[in-house]
Amino acid sequence: MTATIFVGEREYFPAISAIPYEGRESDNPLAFKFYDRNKMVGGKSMQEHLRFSACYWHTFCAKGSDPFGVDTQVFPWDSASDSMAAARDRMDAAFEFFTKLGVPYYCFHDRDMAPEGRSVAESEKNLSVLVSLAAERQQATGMKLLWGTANLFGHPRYMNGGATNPDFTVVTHAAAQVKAALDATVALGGENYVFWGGREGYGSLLNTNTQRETEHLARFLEMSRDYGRSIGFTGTFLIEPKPMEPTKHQYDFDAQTVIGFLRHYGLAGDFKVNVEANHATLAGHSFAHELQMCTDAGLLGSVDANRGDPQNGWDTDQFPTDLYDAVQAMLVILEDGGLKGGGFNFDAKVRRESTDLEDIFIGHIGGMDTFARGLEVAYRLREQSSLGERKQQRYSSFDSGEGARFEQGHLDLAAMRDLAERGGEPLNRSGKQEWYENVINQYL
Ligand code: XLS
Ligand code: CA
Ligand code: CA
Repeated sequence: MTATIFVGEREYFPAISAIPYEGRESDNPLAFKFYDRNKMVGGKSMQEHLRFSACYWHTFCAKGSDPFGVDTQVFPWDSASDSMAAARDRMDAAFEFFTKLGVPYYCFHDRDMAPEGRSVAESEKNLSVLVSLAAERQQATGMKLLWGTANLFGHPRYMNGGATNPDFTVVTHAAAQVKAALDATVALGGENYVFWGGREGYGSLLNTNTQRETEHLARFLEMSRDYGRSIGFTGTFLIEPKPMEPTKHQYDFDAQTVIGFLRHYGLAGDFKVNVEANHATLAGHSFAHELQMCTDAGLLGSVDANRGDPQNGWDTDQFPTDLYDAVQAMLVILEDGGLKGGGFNFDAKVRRESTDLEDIFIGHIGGMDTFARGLEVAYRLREQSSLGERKQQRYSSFDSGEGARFEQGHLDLAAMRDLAERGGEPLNRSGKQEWYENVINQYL
């Protein structure tokens, strides 16, 4: 990787050049200790395995405010008073950041990239101006778009939902936004398109017809799919589950709910799931659980990499630092043959109290190192430990004989009863959970 790369008129991070790999002995906070992009892990480079992406919204649009306090972070790309000029500056800063960090991909919402206009047409115009600039920046830097999406939750018109709003006029506005965001995604060669239904849910059943809203959501997704395909989008549509927040209940509650929904409405051929780690824990699951449910269904699309805080249930969107979690996630993904088209997108933000400009680099570096280590450990576990074999062995009674005939559907309930009678009381076989857990620690 060559040194300083910036393609706009101004350099926003002059004190920081391309982040190097320096190895675990380095004490340079602005260097990778484990992520060595060209290092081969089982026939693929780390970069190819992990397909890292940074997001536009947390890093370039949010500035540390929370429900109790105003912004704490002051960014040099935020000084222009004209909103289109500010959007251009933000884009220059974003591409400088992506390139210096060395992530191959980025993601955006329409409204992160360009401000909302006073009409549908003006909003479309604003977005297309910024999309042209993004296309130039992608060309100049080699950056690629992992996914685009439309923000159907920020504007007051979406307070009762976007695609599931009880007012049809609002649904038409949601459609207009998705149409423009799909145009933008295709123009930028986006590999995926995401639907996260932040307000597609309800606050009270008393005022909500959930059956009608769910049908509307399915119809909305079908139209979006049809439009996307008609303009040449060949990538994958993704639904990102989240159980709640901002609504009390969100329809895309968790991976299994989304998988059931996609199959019910015949959408599973075009749509897959974007699993976010913090949404998994918010749903009372683990990150690995959600990944596993998706790979079991053949529907893992992409990953939003972050974490919550074990002391509370919020969507804190912190940078991932937990190695044990990363190893378990990578075990599931490697078992599935690796990511196929998705990536690891850092949908994560530095803390409100992290106010130095370099903190956004440090957060991403830590997240990338965490998954690089997770990848290496999971790879070694699969190659060198007997973890996989023992799990397979646990099911060996289904590999031949009557167990295999059961799996093939050749036995009925009465035949099973006769086998129970003949087989006598089964011996208890230990699940060995502690052994499995200790093996992971041994390889960390
Ligand atoms: C919010 C979601 C959101 C999606 C994209 O909780 O994570 O940022 O990833 O709309
Ligand atoms: Ca997300
Ligand atoms: Ca989140």
